[in-house]
Amino acid sequence: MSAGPAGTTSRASAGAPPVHQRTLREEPGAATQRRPRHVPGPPGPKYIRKVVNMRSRIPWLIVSALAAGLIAVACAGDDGAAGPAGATGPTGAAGAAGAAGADGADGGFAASAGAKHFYVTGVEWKGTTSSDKLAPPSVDPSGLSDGYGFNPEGFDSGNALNWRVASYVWTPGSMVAYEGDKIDLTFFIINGNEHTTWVEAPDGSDATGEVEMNRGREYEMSFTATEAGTYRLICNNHEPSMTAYIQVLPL
Ligand SMILES: [Cu+2]
Repeated sequence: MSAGPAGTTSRASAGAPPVHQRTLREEPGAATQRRPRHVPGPPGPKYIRKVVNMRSRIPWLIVSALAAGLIAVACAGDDGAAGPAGATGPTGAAGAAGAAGADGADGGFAASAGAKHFYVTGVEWKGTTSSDKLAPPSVDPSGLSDGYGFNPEGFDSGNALNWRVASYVWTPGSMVAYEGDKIDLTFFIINGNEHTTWVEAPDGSDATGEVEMNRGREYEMSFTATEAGTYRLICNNHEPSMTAYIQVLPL
């Protein structure tokens, strides 16, 4: 590498690290504050089943079928080269037929009913701005859903122009299970003093009874997803927007 401009030394010749070389900044004792890296244990039977079904089986069948097809093409018999005058070369052997894909007809994979445990938290999102930046909405959001909140200008003694909106939600808002799964729900309420909650089955019937949930408490609910479709987790106080969905897939 050539030398740098007069008065400077090229980094390479000086042995200095490249500009973007990352250095680890360690403070004394910092290492002890780091969260240890998660070391996964051996996969359980259920995990293995899913991996075999979802990751291994279908891709490998596709790869196998493609490979067999390529071999078939590669091995397909070309007519032998013409032999010496008066002779004809042998005909190449026919290539093997490609293997049929198993269990791939419907694009699905084997599944079976089991148990699912979801942790669900009740929270309230809030957002504030001021009317010199954005005019308040012309329609009061609190009239659109019992889960929406709206504080017009004047609610904030620190800034008379501030206005605020809010929305109660479940998080996660969408969950997935299989038909026949026993579903256990553990709730924790962060915001809102009262949420009267139940689960509605796809046919509109009640999958659970009502539970009044209060801030700072944990609650349990269980039911069996006997039918495929969408189960709705509904808060009666904040309908319709404070709803979560459990999509139950058919076996
Ligand atoms: Cu609620």
